Amino acid sequence: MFGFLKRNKKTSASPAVSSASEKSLHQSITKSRRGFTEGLADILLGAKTIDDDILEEIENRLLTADVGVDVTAKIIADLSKRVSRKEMNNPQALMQSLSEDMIAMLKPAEQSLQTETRQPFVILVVGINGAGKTTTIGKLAKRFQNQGKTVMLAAGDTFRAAAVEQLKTWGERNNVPVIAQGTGADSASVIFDAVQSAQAKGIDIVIADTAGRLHTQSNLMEELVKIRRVMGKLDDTAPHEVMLVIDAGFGQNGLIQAEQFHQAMQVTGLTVTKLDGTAKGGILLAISQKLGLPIRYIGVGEGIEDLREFNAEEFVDALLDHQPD
Ligand SMILES: Nc1nc2c(ncn2[C@@H]2O[C@H](COP(=O)(O)OP(=O)(O)OP(=O)(O)O)[C@@H](O)[C@H]2O)c(=O)[nH]1
Ligand SMILES: [Mg+2]
Repeated sequence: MFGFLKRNKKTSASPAVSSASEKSLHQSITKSRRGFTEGLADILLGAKTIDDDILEEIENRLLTADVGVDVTAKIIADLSKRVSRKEMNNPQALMQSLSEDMIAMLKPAEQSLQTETRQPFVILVVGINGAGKTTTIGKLAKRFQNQGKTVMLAAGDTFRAAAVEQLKTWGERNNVPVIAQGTGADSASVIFDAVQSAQAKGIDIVIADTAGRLHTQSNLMEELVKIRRVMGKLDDTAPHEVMLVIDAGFGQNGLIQAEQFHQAMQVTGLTVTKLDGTAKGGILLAISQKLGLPIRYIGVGEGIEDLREFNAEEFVDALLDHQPD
């Protein structure tokens, strides 16, 4: 799976990746490769015609990759229909159809984040504990900087002293201003300060971190609603992006989280992290079919460059890639 990370494909809008990080990417993928297509190529190569066994094999693999029951059923129904209509008669054509179906499902989620519409453009990053919010913020800040934009961070995770420090240290190292108050400060007030300061200084993008919270913790979900309300006093169109960060390893559970966060905060875009370390990349299909939300970025490692704009073709290519490492 995710063999595409080694190849520099056509659509990548990301800045050039250094060879060192390319190598570590490669290594992490090799380690975690338990892919969708492992063994599938052998089955297909050995087969002359398409039979129920092959369709069943594909069905199992889709389910294992966390595509989910409903979306899997939809794909298998379409493939079966095409087989019975004799629109395809060999396994290669079947793989081609599978790929087309998956791309068609994911295509609507391919909507890149446009930050030029406002100044400052405010991104509020939300998600459950450990999903990868703070890491993604670091990666995003770097990406925007590389594009010549000015960035300011807001240390809105005021729960843990370590969280504020994590962001501050990162900001200092990368020359990105970080607005922070002490531990226990009001998150909404920290983020308000940041937006105000960014307005005064003409900063292009503010990225606000928040504490991880479970979608079931209604008081903490309320805090997010408050953050929105408070920054609205400075700019009633802010936040311009409510970015939900989901760990791909959460599988179908991530879907439930997303629904709850969406209900409370009207999520406008997703970043799905840790796609390098899981065999559950199929969750993206479930997400795009069930939620209809844009998938802005995918996280493919812990390094600063390990963030990619989501691209449907590239992703499906990787999922169906049966080349050895
Ligand atoms: N392999 C891999 N690890 C990642 C990725 N993104 C984040 N991580 C790791 O996941 C762990 C949690 O990341 P954080 O960014 O601290 O997560 P968070 O959502 O800010 O967590 P809280 O602040 O505790 O809610 C860290 O060890 C990160 O290095 C990714 O795309 N791939
Ligand atoms: Mg964090």
